Amino acid sequence: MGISELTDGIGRSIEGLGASVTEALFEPVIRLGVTGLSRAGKTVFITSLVANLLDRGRMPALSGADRIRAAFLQPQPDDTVPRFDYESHLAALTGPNPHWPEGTRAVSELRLSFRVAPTGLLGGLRGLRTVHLDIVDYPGEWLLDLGLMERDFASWSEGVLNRIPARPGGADYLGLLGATDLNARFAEPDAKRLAEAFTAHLHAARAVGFSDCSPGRFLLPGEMAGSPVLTFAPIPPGDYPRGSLGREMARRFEAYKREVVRPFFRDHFARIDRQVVLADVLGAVHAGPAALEDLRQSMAAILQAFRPGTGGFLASLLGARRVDRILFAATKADHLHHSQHARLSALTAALLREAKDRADFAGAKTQALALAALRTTTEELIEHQGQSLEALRGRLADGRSVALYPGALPADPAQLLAPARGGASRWLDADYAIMNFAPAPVTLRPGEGPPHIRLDRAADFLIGDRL
Ligand SMILES: Nc1nc2c(ncn2[C@@H]2O[C@H](COP(=O)(O)OP(=O)(O)O)[C@@H](O)[C@H]2O)c(=O)[nH]1
Ligand SMILES: [Mg+2]
Repeated sequence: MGISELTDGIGRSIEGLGASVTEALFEPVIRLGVTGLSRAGKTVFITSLVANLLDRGRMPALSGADRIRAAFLQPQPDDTVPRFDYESHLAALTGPNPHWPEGTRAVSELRLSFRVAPTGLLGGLRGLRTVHLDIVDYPGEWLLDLGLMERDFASWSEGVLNRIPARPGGADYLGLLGATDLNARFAEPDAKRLAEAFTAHLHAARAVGFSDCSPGRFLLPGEMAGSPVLTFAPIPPGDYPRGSLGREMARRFEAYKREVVRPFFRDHFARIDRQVVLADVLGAVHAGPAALEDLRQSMAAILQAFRPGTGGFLASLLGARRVDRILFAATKADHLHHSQHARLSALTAALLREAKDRADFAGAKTQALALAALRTTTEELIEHQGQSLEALRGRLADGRSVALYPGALPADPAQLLAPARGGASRWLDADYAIMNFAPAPVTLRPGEGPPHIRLDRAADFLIGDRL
């Protein structure tokens, strides 16, 4: 009996023990978290990553890709988490009449499994290993709720009520609040009216670029839309009688922390090994200094979750467990000529510098890069007033093909970050253009995934060492 038959026999006899046992014994699992604010590009990133891991012809920079003998999708291990709808998203991006997929609004998951040839001298004797990659897609907005865990209802309410008068929809909410008797006996329609006005304010504030718009589920309720844990709102501090509207608001705030925030961190966040945080940095630059500064602040808030310190709620949940690699990726780099990509990476790194310097994420390895999960453009030179400009050509949603010169990012990121932080209302000597290109029609050759920019580098940083 040869050694490979022997190991085969062992493998078979173990199968009867059930997946969880074999897995724990032999099959390493990498849990990759993918997050970022809404529209950062999570869905497109995961779809293209999976397609390019299944067919690795465009993944030269992924070390270990040559050892992958097979890659396949499998049922995910968590029965209660929605599956990431890979097939529909891929069909949207690469089918006839390609278009962007619908945004997802909740957590979802997908398991991709690899059969990998071993390395090293004894490699030939050991047969193939199985490595599972569990990809977990969740809204960055939910990470912002971490800040609620350390607060009680009165202090949260106070903070919110102080800042909303200056924000869109704030006055409407305050008006309604003033007209509501919080001491009155609790009735659901009153709570609902307040929660709806408060949620409308959060959406309006978000739309003009404010980032500290928690509770996160009010913006992205997922399957909890309309439930009592999402039907509360901030009110002035006071000693409200039992059974009153005011008292019930406080109770629901605590329920939100207990039933929504805590389970998310416990069941999803705490189990992540590797994390990619996506950000639409170019979109923010295009929208102007206030949007870039807001992105900086919200990224800093999101990243709090990755340096939990020694005390507090998250530290106690995580124990010794930590995310050991974090990739910050500026998405949609196909909006820039490749000669500008290094500058976009530098800007992304600078944007995250402050958050990173403070604790360096408890020893996690970090990297910043610019990528496009799905490349929608080709590069070309256009002549403009005797100059030749490095432009991009792409397809608009109506099928028209257009060339665009996006503008040049400065070599020194401070030229953008400093005015943004200083409250400038517009960029002084530059204009940045962006266009909503549609995915380009592609004919995928056998063995190749969709076209991308540096997705292979991202994958290499995130999982290359584990293959
Ligand atoms: N040009 C380009 N646009 C992208 C890319 N990824 C995402 N987008 C754009 O960003 C939008 C939001 O992406 P999506 O993945 O749905 O974001 P999510 O909300 O984070 O899941 C898409 O509809 C596209 O318009 C990319 O690689 N290239
Ligand atoms: Mg999505």
